[in-house]
Amino acid sequence: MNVAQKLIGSHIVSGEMKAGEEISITIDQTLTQDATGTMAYLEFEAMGIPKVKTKLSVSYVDHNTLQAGFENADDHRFLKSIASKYGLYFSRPGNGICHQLHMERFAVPGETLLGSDSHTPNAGSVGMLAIGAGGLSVALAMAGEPFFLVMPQVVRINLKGTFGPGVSAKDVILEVLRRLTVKGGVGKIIEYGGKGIANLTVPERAAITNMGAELGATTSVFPSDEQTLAFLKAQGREKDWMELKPDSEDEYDEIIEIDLDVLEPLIATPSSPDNVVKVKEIAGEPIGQVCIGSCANSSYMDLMSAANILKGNRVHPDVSLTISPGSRQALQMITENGALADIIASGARLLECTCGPCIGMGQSPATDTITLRTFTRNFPGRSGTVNDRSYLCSPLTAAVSAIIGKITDPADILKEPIVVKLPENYLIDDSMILPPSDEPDKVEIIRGPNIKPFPVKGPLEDSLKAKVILKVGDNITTDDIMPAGAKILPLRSNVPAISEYVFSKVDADFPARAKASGGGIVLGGLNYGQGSSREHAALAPMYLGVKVVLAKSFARIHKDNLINFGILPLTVGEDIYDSISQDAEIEFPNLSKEVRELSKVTCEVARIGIFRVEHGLTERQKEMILAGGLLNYIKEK
Ligand code: MIC
Ligand code: SF4
Repeated sequence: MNVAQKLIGSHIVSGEMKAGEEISITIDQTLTQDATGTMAYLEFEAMGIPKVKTKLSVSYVDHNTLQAGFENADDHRFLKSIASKYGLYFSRPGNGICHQLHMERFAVPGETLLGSDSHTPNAGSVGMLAIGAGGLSVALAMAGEPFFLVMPQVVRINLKGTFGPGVSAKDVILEVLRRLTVKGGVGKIIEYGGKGIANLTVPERAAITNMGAELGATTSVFPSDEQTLAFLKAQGREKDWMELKPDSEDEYDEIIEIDLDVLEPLIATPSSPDNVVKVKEIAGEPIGQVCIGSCANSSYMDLMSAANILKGNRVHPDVSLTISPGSRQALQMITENGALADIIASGARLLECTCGPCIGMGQSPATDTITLRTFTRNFPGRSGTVNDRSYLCSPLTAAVSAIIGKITDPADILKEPIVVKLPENYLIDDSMILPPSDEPDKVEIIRGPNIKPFPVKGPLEDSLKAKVILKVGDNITTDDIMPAGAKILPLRSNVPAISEYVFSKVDADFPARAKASGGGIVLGGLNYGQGSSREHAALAPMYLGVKVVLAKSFARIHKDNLINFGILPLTVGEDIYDSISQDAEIEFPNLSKEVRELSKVTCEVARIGIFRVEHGLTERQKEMILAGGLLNYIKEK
């Protein structure tokens, strides 16, 4: 078996390990972050379970840390009290980004992790099966229920050779994105192997598995080997190590080769992580901002690489350089070894150990300015600036360019590779991770006025007549459906308020139109709902009355979220997509009966014709849709 099959095989509860079949697996660990966590814990509370049933569950605060009003601070207090009462560890704001912290302190080879954040596969760096999901799915896992997924194909990426000067792990994942695109990983696990992985440390591996999310992959994983042992040992967690390697090198659905010897520095141009070109092709473009950080590139080693380049140099006068360390551990270590002094002396601006600008929480770039980011996503407007020009690159490209003031190929500047050794001992201080209370009965849950109960839908209608209230193209992201940023993120625990922003960047009238027409249908293209795990991209449309989403294809997590909240996802072919225009009236005359009894649903499109659309739901998903969502389904059971 390969590593992915071993991980699934040791956790499988139901189904067969055949690609395309529905399976379920036990979940050992869960993680949440604050922006998805408040809703996930409200959902968990509704299940009436006194204590989480996982081996370990951690609640992180890293997204909503700008406190420009009471909302975020209230959420933090709520999350702290919930964690204490229900048996979770709570990572305080300022301690770091959930994925970086989880890799450092908790990820265990051979175990499973479900996280309410799409970049949870970061922990695949240590040979863990780490999957991103909606908050409700994570709440269910905390309640001890298995997680359902479609058994993915397993793709092996064989790495060979070593990095040349200016090339680093970020360029590997950018190369994979260039080849496979943002849809290329759907229904797949990406497993890395080959001689080239021997020199890759765990934090470098994490930069790669983390951004497997951008491929739409179910997850990405590395074997657990000597590098994994060295990392866990340096984190004082040697006892967590186990070896996990594939039995053979060719038991995969597909094998892709990447030669690190010839890999060049790469960059994703606006506004998609797969618009990848060689840095040298666009070198010379003037830039206004450089941001180093995010769960992809904020480890101690990333910060040290940037510091090595910045040392003795000055940030270009036209550039604002920000650094957001991924964890307090990394920040403390660069403080103690003097690298932070080099960073500050260069003129860089030090931000908190949080997601920060990656999710538009501050540092929106100036109009018409190129911003170079070591982040994960450059979807349109995600930085908070309309028509932004956001590029994704490695810390090496970012640091070199920040000094020169132009997009610069680091291979032209760095004559030798920058070698940052894995520390023998990381600085360990878990004092900002609070353990759960010994007296949970005495813990009071504190809810601020922004924390509203989550809405619930009724059962699926017997028949439905509704208008297509929005038609959109391919690769619509959850940032398009439910934008984030400093203004909207604080409303994550208040669905009525946040629903006013659904599709606000695509079509500002959408919420009003949805309410006026008593809900409706959204028509999407390929890979609808790519990107984040935010269930608000389903929950808020559901609150506005959206009943059905027709799309050419769906991203995995978003499709699950739609079903979790009782919105029917229907996959339509090119011809049906083309023939239906915005405002078309569609009738589903036998909706609930057909979902219950047949594999196809009848759609009568006024003045166009009658179509029979395959719903593709499993028995379990059918019951969820019929009940009006996962919570109703659980109650019925
Ligand atoms: C993201 O990178 O888009 C986020 C913000 O981390 C999301 C989660 C969220 O929307 O809260 C993700 O990746 O799932
Ligand atoms: Fe945070 Fe950005 Fe990572 Fe999402 S991608 S978890 S916003 S750092």
